[in-house]
Amino acid sequence: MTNKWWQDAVVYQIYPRSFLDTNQDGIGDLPGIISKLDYLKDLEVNCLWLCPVYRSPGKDNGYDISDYTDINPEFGTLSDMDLLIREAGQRGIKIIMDLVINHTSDQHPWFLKSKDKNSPYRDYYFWKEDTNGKPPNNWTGFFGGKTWSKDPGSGDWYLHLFAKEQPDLNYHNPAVIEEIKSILKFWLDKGIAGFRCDVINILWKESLNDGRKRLILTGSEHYISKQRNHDILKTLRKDVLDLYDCFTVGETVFITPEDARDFILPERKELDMIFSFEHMETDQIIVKWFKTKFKPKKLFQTLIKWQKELPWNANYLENHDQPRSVSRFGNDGKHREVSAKMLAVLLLTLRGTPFIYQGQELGMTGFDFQSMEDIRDVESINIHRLAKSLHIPKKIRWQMIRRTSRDNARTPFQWSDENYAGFTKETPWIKVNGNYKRIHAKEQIKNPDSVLTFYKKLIALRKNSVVLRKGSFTSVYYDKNIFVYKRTYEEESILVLLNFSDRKIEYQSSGSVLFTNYKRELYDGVLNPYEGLLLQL
Ligand code: TEU
Ligand code: CA
Repeated sequence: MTNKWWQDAVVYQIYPRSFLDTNQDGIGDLPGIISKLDYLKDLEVNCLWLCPVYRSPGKDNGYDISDYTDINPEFGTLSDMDLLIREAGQRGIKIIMDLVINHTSDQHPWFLKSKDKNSPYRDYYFWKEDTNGKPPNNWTGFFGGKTWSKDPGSGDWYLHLFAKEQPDLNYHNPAVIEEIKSILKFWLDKGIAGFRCDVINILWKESLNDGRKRLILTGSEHYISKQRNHDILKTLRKDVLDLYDCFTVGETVFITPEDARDFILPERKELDMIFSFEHMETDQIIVKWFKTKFKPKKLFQTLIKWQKELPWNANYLENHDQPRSVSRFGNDGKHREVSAKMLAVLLLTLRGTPFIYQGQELGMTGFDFQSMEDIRDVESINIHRLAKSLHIPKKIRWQMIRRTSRDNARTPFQWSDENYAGFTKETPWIKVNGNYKRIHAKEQIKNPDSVLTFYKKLIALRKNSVVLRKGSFTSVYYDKNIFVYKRTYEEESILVLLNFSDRKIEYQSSGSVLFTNYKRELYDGVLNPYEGLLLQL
């Protein structure tokens, strides 16, 4: 069975706000992405996922949309977007957009009109009249804290599972689904190749009753992965998506591999792939803010489970919401480069479509911020405020933010050792990481031993390897530091050996060296510190 184009693809996620600023307002923009298409072509990625660039007040950096069919002037114009799609297409690069349809901005005209209880837009959202001065239920939100806010004018409550500026859409109203279909068609007719679908498994709220008390997300049993959520996805697929050559990858929270099968098995005709979170929760206790020491074995066990349970899926180690992988799963000190390359071997040799997040190809690290003054992320600010209200000591609060804040992934892309890392000539919207003089694309492009050069070679290897693109996955061995698995297609097999430790480790195997992040000709039965080794069996 031949792979679909998005199964053979290597996808590159761009957070436009932090990619490249060309009009010197300190904010990345669409012309900045256009100017770097040759850099991306040279990396041999063939699909870009753009985080939201729609018109937005920017309370959640674009995940609060006030106009789905116009571009945020901070990023550019619709004609810039048309140019980007065209220029990327000429380089064989497709584009997928970020579809954020669980909620809109509170500045969206639909929401502004819905404040009038007689408006036809009233039931686009969840409005409740105030009866006793208390929120209509006990639900708690994704950014910590409450999920109901009052409209000052009417005193009525409205539901928002994220920030109060992100009111939830009401999918009990068929008019909402029709609006979403128009949005999909608008962008697909412009030539985009699909969507990354934001928190796509919480669209259907079964009821607004109180939820069972939980440490996080009280009330979530009423809206996670409901049957009617599947029905909505089937409708969007049948009525719109199936009419285009496109794919969807859904961000799905709190799901198991069994749940995932119900979203992405081809016969379900809902989504093509999903982003799961379980492997990103292997270094925490209960919630991501309570980090534990990273134990590679837990990561290996989770990856093996998901590789076995799903015939195909999206693979990622970083995105705009997650800390940088080299700081989290590798070693961003002495072994930064070699461990960043080892993580590239993991990402690009698992079965499934690999997603690389901007800067991951350079081995960019978590931020070096010193205080909350440097933080921009609404989630981090809300969580810090909540922690302070719970009298968690300042030092502990800052440690939580330092390790987990989404801003770790949102510092400006490090293009060069010039001022502001070549990202902008003016003060950037968020501080540049102080290590930009050491870690930047300009140096790595011409350095044959750089992380960037390693990514290029590995992506090229993957493109030319039917085993890596189509082969089966078999776990061979793992322990607290080593992970060994095999990819097989027909008669050919590749053994992948990963050492997640800073020590040499012995492991006997046959096979000739196909690829490694070390200079070696033969395999001598010893894995170097943070070695990622491919053996042709
Ligand atoms: O994130 C969904 C979400 O649940 C995040 O809060 C995520 O769980 C957490 O940050 C990861 O540890 C999506 C977008 O990716 C995020 O940027 C948005 O803020 C959020 O939805 C609301 O649209
Ligand atoms: Ca700009």
